[in-house]
Amino acid sequence: MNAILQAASSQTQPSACAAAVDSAKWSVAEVEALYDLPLMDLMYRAQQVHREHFDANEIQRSTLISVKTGGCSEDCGYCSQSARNKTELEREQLMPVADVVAAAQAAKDKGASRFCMGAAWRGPKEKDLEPVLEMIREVKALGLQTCVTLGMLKDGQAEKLAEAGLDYYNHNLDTAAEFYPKVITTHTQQDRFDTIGEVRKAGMKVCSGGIIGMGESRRNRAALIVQLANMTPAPESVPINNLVAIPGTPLAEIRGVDNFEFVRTIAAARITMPTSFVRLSAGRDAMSEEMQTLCFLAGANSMFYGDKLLTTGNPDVDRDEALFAKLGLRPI
Ligand code: SAM
Ligand code: DTB
Ligand code: SF4
Repeated sequence: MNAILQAASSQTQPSACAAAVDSAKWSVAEVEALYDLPLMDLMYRAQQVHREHFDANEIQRSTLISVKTGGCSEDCGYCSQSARNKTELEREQLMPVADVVAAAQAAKDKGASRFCMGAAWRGPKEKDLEPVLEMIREVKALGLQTCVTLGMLKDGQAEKLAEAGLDYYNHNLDTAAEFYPKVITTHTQQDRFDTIGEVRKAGMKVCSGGIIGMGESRRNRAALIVQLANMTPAPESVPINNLVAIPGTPLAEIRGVDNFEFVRTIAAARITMPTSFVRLSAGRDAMSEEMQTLCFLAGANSMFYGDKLLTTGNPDVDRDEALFAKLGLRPI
């Protein structure tokens, strides 16, 4: 079966605009076999693939900002911003465009190459889209790559974003199809594929990855990697988030995965998506320098750079700069 249009699982019917999937690229058994390799062999293989396609001493840096915080209608079990989760987060209105542009300039001055603007929406309402389009135009004019993550897109919205100059749309699959309903019930993983299809149709690059450590099995992790890798083309950017367990969310008490299991997931993403940027994403603040370095050795070549993610912390820029200097890592 080659480059066919199909849904997340081969049992479900494809919807008109779903992302293209080639299920012949990788099977879950093949990716599970990668996970099962002795760590040294897995790392060696990941590094070979990494070095065939990238300079292993370079790292891409994106800065995140939450342009609209909290009060989201969705019930994502991990998220501080769901109105259904009893977290301490204060809701905020959409930020003024000028404040977003000032933050983008500051991020550029600190060395970020991409600015990612996130909104706690199920999807943007038409009235909300116009100010976001203005943010994209103005951030782009600063000479930064632009990314937004606004939830599900309706007909025509992806085209408007592309016209405004948007480079990347972030929309994570988050977890494997079979585990998805255990974490989120207000939308389906198929809805995510549909939005990714809209993004592709409008000619933009896709940023899509997931969260590790939500109580999923290794098979679920392998299945998520397969779903990402079998997209045709694969997402250009693949954020791998380690769950940040947030008090007041259903996943607050979850134990998460062992560090080596997380490293194996990065390696599996690198091997199966050789030309994609694999981003070491949420959870980095809790990782030692040595753990982060293992992730880079496993093929991660992108990170969120800046003192905050959306609502939680990230290592501060000075600490990251010191780590880059120790490792001889250069920004892209
Ligand atoms: N509402 C939009 C959506 O869901 O696509 C955009 C914002 S949402 C916060 C973006 C992504 O952040 C989620 O898809 C998820 O992968 C990640 N995320 C949110 N909370 C997280 C947490 N506590 N730990 C790790 N990743 C998280
Ligand atoms: C992604 O995969 N991770 C980022 C970005 N895309 C939008 C968000 C991480 C959020 C972590 C929890 C928080 O700060 O609220
Ligand atoms: Fe959080 Fe996005 Fe889910 Fe809303 S849709 S609860 S912002 S992850």
